[in-house]
Amino acid sequence: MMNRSPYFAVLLFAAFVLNDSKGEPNAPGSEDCCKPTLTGTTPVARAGKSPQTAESSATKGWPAKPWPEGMVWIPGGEFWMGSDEPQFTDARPWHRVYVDGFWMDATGLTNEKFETFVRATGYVTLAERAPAPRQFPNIPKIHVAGSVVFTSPNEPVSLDNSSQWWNYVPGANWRHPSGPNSDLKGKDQHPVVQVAYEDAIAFCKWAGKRLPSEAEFEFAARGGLDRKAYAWGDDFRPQGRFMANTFQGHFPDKDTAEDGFAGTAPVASFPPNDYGLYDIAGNVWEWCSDWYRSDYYKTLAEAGGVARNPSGPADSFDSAEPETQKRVHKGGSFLCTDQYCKRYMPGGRGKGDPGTATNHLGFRGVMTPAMWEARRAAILKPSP
Ligand SMILES: [Ca+2]
Repeated sequence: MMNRSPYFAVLLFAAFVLNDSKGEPNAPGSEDCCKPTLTGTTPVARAGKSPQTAESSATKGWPAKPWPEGMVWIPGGEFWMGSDEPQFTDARPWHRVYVDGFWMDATGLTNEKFETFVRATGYVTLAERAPAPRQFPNIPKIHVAGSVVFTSPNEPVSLDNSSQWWNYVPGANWRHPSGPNSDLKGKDQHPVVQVAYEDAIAFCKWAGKRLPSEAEFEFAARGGLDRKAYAWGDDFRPQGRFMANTFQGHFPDKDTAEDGFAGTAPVASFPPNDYGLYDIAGNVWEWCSDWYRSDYYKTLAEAGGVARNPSGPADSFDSAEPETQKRVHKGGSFLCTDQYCKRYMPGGRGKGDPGTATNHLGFRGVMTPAMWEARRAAILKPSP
């Protein structure tokens, strides 16, 4: 079982610090809700029609249905991965990557589905467990269970110190995302947050899924578009329409919620990308399986050719915080703004201590055809 590192206790905010100059806020159960079924349906599209609801020549060669419920097929292929955004020093250079086809959850995992998992298994998330005192002998308040919460300052603040808006809050966890006085009332369909890496892994194992690699996530997020700035194209607001839940106003003290949401939005509140993925940009950051290295893209590019199904470096190194092992986050969140962080762009990279959960970080699962076949075999296996 993973423990929260001393780093987590000393500077929980560092998961949001950029390695460049500008900075970024930065056991199967019995229920069937979250397990794949043989119905092959996709989520109801509140914000628009999924392109995968219609048969077309573009779907030729795709796996035969039934498909795992709530997932869309990402056809795989070769693409340019990375970014030339000046702010994204760790996402350069562009390099060629190939990924096999896979299914991906059409939306981020919701509170409702995570609760089904917890009820079925009795799972207790990392943020709900009190750290052992010996882990953090000099920091009394870390002796109680809690997690990291964004709190708007009352007035404008300089953007060089994220501890002005990130705090460790005792009692904060997935059921109480902003602290003990918050709850999930009316938020069944919001993405689950306050989940550490091991929590996401635990859910995925139960559901017969796994986390996406960073390459899979970015391939999926681009939706078949080539090197576009956003998951939907090059225009942030086509015809004036917000396409993702991000931050408007003045960061971090005033979120004017012009896009309709301050904080998380129910999943699928914005249009899907061309692969039928909702909230693949904005709303909440999502865990990927890769270790984070700030020099990983450079290493792949220097190797030349096409990186096939890259699964990340063997270890983690963040030049900004070399003492901390981090996993990759992708997608950006409701806190991302061009005033500070615009990593809702598909080439943007995030990173964080695997033991650090926050109220703007969730996940979604993926499944390969082999995993699906294994799942179907298990579902169809006759009872003894
Ligand atoms: Ca918003």
